Amino acid sequence: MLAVLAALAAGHLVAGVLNPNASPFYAVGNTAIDLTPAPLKDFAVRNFGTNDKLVLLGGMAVVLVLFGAAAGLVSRRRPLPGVALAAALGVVGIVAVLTRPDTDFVDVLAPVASLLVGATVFLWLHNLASRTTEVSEQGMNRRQFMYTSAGVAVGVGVAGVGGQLLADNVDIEGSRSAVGDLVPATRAPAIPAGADFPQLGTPRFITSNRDFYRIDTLLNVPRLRAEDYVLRIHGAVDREVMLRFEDIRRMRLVEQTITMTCVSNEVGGPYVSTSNFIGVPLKDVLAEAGVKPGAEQLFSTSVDGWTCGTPVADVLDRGLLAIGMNGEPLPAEHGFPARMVVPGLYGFVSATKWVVDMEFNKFADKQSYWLKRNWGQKAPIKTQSRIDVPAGLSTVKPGKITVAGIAWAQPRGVAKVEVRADQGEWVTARLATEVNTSTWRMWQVDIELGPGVHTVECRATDKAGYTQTDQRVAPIPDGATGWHSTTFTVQN
Ligand SMILES: Nc1nc2c(c(=O)[nH]1)N[C@H]1C(S)=C(S)[C@@H](COP(=O)(O)O)O[C@H]1N2
Ligand SMILES: [Mo]
Repeated sequence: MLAVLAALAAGHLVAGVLNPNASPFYAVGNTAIDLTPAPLKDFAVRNFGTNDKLVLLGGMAVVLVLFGAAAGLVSRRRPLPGVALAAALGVVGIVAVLTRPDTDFVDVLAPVASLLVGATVFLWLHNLASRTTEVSEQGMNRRQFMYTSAGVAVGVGVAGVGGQLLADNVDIEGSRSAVGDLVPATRAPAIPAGADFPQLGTPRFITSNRDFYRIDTLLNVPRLRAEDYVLRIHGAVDREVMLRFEDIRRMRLVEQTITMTCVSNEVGGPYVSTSNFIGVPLKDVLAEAGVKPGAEQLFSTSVDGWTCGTPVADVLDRGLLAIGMNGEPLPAEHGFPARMVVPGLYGFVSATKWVVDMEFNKFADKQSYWLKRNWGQKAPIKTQSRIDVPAGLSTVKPGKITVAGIAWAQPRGVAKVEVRADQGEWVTARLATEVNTSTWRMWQVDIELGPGVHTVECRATDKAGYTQTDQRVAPIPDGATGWHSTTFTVQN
């Protein structure tokens, strides 16, 4: 077990120096994520939500340690099984690192270090351990074995933490601060006081960068520095264009308040957040390239090889190449140095983070990451609403009860929200001040309810006149529908 941990730590340390993405643990984990069959992926997303990564990493650690223990037990006499396991795991790491899109050939040194350290530490400890079974000097040898093992354990900790510190230092934060303040030519209008009422327990209108929901297929954040960044635009365009970060930054920057939503959000779920995005309208970015009339899809690729297909009409109408969020350069986990944002489309068909390649083609030409896994090709955001207070299963004081929440229907806008208690009459909620039609809208309503258990439901109507259906459908393939409901108790 110690040899397995030593192997992982050694690989993590070498990767910290070379390229954090080459850490065998991450490379194997990220490969496993990409190879996971769609049904298992759906299961993980449904049951673990954004904790699915923690579950995967923890599961991998447990499996590796169990492998190590098993190999150790069958290596009692001869070290061969243990060495074979170290070699086999090493080879898995090497293959994973070599096949990741964000690693170079030299990065293979990280899993090679894992292999060598794993095999060496195992042979070393095995040697010491087998000597403890000789009758003479048993006490001394046992002690030596224990001390060496403890030393290895400490070394594992130091190497693992050291590797992580080095990785964190691949100056993403340095690169972010070097970008400095982003000053848009046009600022988003200030959020009016009446746009939110967080004192009731609903979200603040602008989500802080820290609280903004995060969805991607990666265990570790890609460490792409602004100074190394190049965006290639090609395919059905008049001329191929390469843009560096500075080129983008020098274009006319705009700031827009946009609510993003994830397609995997269940009715009532948390994957919806709002930010002041700073960036360049994609139509300006693409003007130099000149998108050919026949192009249907903007097929974008991130530095980690994730892909996304966005209808060209939406891209040119309101797409943004974002480089900032709430006044700062994009946080690393939200796509630094640059990402796409297209209001009104779920993130998986529009919001490529760490975007480095934009190819224009037809939908039939190339299939994106989630399309290959049975999610939809086109996925406009569905009109939705959510009750935030009273909290589910809470107990509230009798009398007038305030029911409040949020609704969204980007880019159409929310026209009305209604609430009903215990399947009674619908009552219309008071809508908070609208910021723009591509953002969420808070709402609240006071209702009278007697003591006991009650269930309230909500439904929104958008400005195109569509009222949310009560038909519950699952998020896959193109977004959940149905009314959110909350059950709570009113005190006597
Ligand atoms: N490179 C990359 N970009 C990505 C994804 C991803 O897995 N990889 N996930 C998408 C999905 S499904 C969503 S909902 C949004 C989420 O963006 P956020 O994490 O900044 O909230 O990013 C999109 N962009
Ligand atoms: Mo998503």
